[in-house]
Amino acid sequence: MSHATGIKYLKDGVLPHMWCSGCGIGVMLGAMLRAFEELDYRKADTVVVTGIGCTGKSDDYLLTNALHTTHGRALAFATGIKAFNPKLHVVVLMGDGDSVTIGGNHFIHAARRNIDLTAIVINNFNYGMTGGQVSGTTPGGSFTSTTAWGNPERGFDICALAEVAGANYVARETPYHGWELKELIKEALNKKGFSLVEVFSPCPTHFGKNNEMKETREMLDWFKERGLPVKRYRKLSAEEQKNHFAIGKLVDRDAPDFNTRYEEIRVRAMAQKAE
Ligand SMILES: Cc1ncc(C[n+]2csc(CCOP(=O)(O)OP(=O)(O)O)c2C)c(N)n1
Ligand code: SF4
Repeated sequence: MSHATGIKYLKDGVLPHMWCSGCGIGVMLGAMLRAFEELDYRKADTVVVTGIGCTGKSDDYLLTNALHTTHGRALAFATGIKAFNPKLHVVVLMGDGDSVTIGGNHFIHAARRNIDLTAIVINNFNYGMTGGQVSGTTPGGSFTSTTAWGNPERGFDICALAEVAGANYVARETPYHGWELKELIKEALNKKGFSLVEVFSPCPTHFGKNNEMKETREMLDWFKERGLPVKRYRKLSAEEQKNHFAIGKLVDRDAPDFNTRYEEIRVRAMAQKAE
């Protein structure tokens, strides 16, 4: 049984944090910091890169190296860091807007490149920080501040996108399952290549309020009832799957990561040059 709290990675005097009560971002951050502690990560070897948004504020609280970047571009900065210094643990925290709406192209190519990063995406189905606007993951028909009569578009499945783009590791959890979330984050951090942990997360202030789930409890119930362990989910008919989503580890494979392939090519090129 672990007693990790992750508190040693938090700056002094920064609590209480800025997130609304009932927001899932703090649960994700706590799970990530406990995972760091259990893996014995040193602050100096760890870089947390964030984009812009409520999720993007996470780096404000951390004593690890931290880089607050621009909206949609966190993965591009993180790619540069990892390509330059493969020894660093590089973790990228983004919202659904950051990662797959404005940042969709960077997301696809980071996964395709299979660069050894861990991306943790808070998917609260809307743009939290700017007032609950529609995002690329807002489910079809859902209400947001910019789709007051229902969203005419379909939402992205971020995990499916990461899988087809080439990520080595893909998992999904919710703050309702905090222990499992920490375990999945640990597994993702240990995995070489591009890892994604998507966290379906309550934004009671906007998405919940706009979709008759004003209380955090109602959003958590929604996750609890609809989230099924992946083996159970895959046994459902296509019709039944529409009312559920899979949680747990969805993809785990061992394609060579970017830095390994780059190093092989570099060594071969140097050898040819020396001939
Ligand atoms: C290039 C650019 N476009 C738009 C914005 C305004 N903006 C700031 S945060 C944000 C949305 C954040 O939503 P998301 O990434 O889902 O994160 P959340 O706040 O929900 O955690 C937007 C549109 C910006 N800062 N930069
Ligand atoms: S607006 Fe939503 S995402 Fe942002 S802190 Fe509040 S609950 Fe969390």
